[in-house]
Amino acid sequence: MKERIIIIGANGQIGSELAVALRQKFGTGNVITSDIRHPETLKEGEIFETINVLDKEALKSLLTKHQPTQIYLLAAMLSATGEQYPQKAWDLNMNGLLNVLDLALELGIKKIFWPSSIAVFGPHSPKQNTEQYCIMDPNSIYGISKLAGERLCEYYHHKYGLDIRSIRYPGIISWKTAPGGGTTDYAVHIFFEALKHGKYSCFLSAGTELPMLYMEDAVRGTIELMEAPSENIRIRSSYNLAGISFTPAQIAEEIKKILPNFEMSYVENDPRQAIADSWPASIDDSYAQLDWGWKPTFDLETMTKDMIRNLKTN
Ligand code: AKB
Repeated sequence: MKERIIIIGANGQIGSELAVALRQKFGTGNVITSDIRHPETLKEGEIFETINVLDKEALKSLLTKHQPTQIYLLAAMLSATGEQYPQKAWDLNMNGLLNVLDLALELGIKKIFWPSSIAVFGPHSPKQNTEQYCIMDPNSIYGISKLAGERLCEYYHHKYGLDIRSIRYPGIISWKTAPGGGTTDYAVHIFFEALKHGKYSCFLSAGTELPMLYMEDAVRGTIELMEAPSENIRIRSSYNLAGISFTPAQIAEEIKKILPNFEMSYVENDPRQAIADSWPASIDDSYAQLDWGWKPTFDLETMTKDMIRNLKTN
């Protein structure tokens, strides 16, 4: 079957790179990007639609017009911004998902990707090698909305047969588009600041270990999950996915190997510290490995080299 894909929330960090990879795979004209704001530039043949995922009628018209076979729903408010606007975060993250699930049912669109996050875990979840199934008591509004979203996805799969697939993304590190409003954003900002000013003031403490993933691996993993045979996808809530776990001190050391004059300092009492402290340090992703062959390729050293090389040359 010829695939036709709509990405909702395509201008963000993950969407902008996923769109490139999906257009390469399925053809430029078969991947429609959409977001609440028009992007600055569009390449020849690229189709973009302005949409607010909370406007269900407009979303219905868009889906009816393009008749996609797959939807990637990436519109969301991340953890740090979510704490500033909890009602808005809940509204966007929950009602955006519900609108897409209900319209997918109504319009017969079977296959959906929706991202969850390591934020579904909480202070009582195990810190190291956090398993797929364990205590989950998220205490950020973002984490609460992602956990509720996971339960909805599984429910819509079992009750209505929607082919929903999802990954619990760790912090994503990339050089093309900056992330916005997350707790793991420091691991991207650090590279930009290291090259521009030779120093970075980190809002998380030196020893805060968090799970991260390089964009190239994230995009490949997401498409691999979406391409896997349906019968292999045993988890319809969301898959744990591991890449690289490190602390701010460790990434600073790695950057210093390439930029020896780089200086790192730390700001205390940032509200993002409490969010980070409630999240896992590392993730057990055995189900993703077993079910659809997940394997990350970048470690801290190769990711750091690749980030700095790209930021210097692009
Ligand atoms: C955030 O920090 O909020 C996100 C995430 C881990 O989901 N990057």
